Amino acid sequence: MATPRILAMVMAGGEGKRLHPLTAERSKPSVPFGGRYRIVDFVLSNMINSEIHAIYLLVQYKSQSLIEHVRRAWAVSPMILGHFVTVVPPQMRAGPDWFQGTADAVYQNLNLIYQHRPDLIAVFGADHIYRMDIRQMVNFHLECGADATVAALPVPIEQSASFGIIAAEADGRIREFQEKPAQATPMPSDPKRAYASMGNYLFSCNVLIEALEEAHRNGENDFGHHILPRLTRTHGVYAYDFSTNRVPGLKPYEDQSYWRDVGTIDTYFNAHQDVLGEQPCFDAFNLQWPIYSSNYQGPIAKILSGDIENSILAGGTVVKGASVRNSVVRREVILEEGVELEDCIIMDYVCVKRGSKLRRTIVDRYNVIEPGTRIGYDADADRQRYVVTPSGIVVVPAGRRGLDLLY
Ligand code: ADQ
Repeated sequence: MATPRILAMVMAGGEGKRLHPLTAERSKPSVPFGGRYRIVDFVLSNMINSEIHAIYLLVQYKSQSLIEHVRRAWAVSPMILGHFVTVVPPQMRAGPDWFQGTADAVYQNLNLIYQHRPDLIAVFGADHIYRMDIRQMVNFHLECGADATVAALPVPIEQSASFGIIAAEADGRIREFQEKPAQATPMPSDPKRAYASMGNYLFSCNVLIEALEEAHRNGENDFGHHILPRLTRTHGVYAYDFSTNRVPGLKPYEDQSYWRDVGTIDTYFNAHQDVLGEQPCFDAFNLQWPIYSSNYQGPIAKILSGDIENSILAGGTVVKGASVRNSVVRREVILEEGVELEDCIIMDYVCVKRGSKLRRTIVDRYNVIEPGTRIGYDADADRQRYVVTPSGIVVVPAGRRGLDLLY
């Protein structure tokens, strides 16, 4: 088969309840990650690096921040026909309801599929931190003669209730797909692990159209709960083993199959630790497989004085005599004299005033931390004012102060 024409539908409408309060004002794909990214940048970069250029981004929940980010960061080649990243909000095409689930989101946009008539449709989630050469999954799909292909990887069996779990033959053909089972069947090769769906699917065009129409007739609306279990019984659905995927430019010390569902504050926090260190398991610096994001036009970071160790400082940030360890500090952050940060994530437009000490703390945007504040040292006190996770990570929710108050 000649190179197939691929249309991508990226599912970016997730509410991200378990990431609250970071998702109080924005959807999960729009949550900032690392020094300069949003979570959505990872799937979109994987698409562009894999030469998939026709991308619809299906949004729903609190989408303003995501729409603004896509407008700034993802205005790709407006002059090349078929190269686009276009945000698609619910438009009530199939009735008075907004998207009732992931499958319904695509069903409500079948007109876009008819308009493009691609060979394959890539339905991908927007909630994960990873690198993936999607062309390798496409080749697998074509070689198997699959009707649908699900990207998959082993997860600890006790996490099965968070994932779609797959039982597959040796050649990858899926025997059974169960969405978030209470009790999962372990992998034959490893009783401690289950084979989990990554929420990334390839469909042959007509198979997807028929499956969505049938699901709609049956009042079903979700890929994991409805489309995949049914297709597995009637069609050739294959699991693509993500551990075989290799993007160019990976360093020997990186986790070659790095993939994180940053669905909770704890997993989100831990994934930030994965990008720090001299030999991080996920190295953002890879010129052969870049992760794209918006370009910040302000100045680079300025350190007047301070003690910085194993940290990322983004553009426009000013350090005036602070100590920063194992932390990610995003853009336009001011760290004043005597401030101490240890294992922190400080988002954009934050001022941490004189003498404040923060440990294992995430500070969301638009905050001023008053002089001498201590966060992360007394969980009971922190619980009165902030969100504290069971493992003790403190989150200071986004503030409502204007930028002018920072300076
Ligand atoms: P979950 O992530 O729990 O499981 P879901 O909440 O449906 O499933 O989110 C899937 C993707 O769709 C996310 O990227 C989310 O942002 C987006 N999304 C959710 N609702 C949407 C809507 N109404 N409109 C548009 N986009 C929406 C899924 C699969 C599992 C798999 C895990 C892997 O169902 O089988 O194991 O992903 O993380």
